[in-house]
Amino acid sequence: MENKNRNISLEKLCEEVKKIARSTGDYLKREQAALMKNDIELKGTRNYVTYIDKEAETRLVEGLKKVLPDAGFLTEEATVAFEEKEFTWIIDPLDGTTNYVHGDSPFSVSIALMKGKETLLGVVFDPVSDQMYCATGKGEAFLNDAPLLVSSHATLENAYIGFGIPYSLDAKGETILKNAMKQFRRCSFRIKGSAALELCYVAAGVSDSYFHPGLSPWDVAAGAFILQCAGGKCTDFTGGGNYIFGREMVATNGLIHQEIMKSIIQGN
Ligand code: 2AM
Ligand code: CA
Repeated sequence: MENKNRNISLEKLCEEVKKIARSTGDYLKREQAALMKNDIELKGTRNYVTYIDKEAETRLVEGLKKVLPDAGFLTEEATVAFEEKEFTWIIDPLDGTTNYVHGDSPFSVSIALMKGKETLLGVVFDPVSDQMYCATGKGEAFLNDAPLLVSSHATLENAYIGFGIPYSLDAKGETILKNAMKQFRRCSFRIKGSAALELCYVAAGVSDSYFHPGLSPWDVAAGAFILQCAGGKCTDFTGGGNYIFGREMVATNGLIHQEIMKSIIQGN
């Protein structure tokens, strides 16, 4: 990759991004222990945000500015204003906030780099289990140093499926959850609470699928890229490609995508 200030390979950039994700994740882990109920503000009914979110985001932005000075930012906490640039970091400093404020896990730091509409790299770090997921394209994604591969489970029967309930559930989202409920006897469902990580679990072949209405770009940009690099598939609820900005995410190992779409998302 080239920019005004330096020539840098994506692999080298990714190593720098991993260091920044690790130090921010370790900060989150330390602060979780010290987090007291009084530190929590309420944003909507279930959406907690803390000073820790903002501090973590500030640390990420400062670190990422140093490695790629010309890039813009799209961030959950909006500590930096969005500016249209050639390269954009899409970051969530703390994905899994509800788990975090309850002293639970998992939670993660999620960082993606986009050039226009193309994702160039994705890093998702879980500081509690010390899992660093990353991809820089070329059909390769990694958990720590091990290559990732999606599962080979091809049917809904006995599938292991993650999903999430958005803070504000609309009618379409509710229909999808009701459709899923009809499949409870055929497969196993889990809610783990960090969209970024749940996409990585599909990439790692742990889950066969993940779906979630109402997600924002910073929840999914890095995880979706990691999943695709591991051989998986992401679409929006119509089967199209608007899953980063469209607030609709269906992610699978590829093999059960059609069945998930038919039985759960479109509900026929
Ligand atoms: P958060 O922890 O950063 O808030 C839980 O279902 C997962 O979905 C988490 O990754 C959570 O992100 C995200 N999430 C849930 N509802 C959301 C919404 N309405 N907008 C954005 N992210 C949401
Ligand atoms: Ca999030």
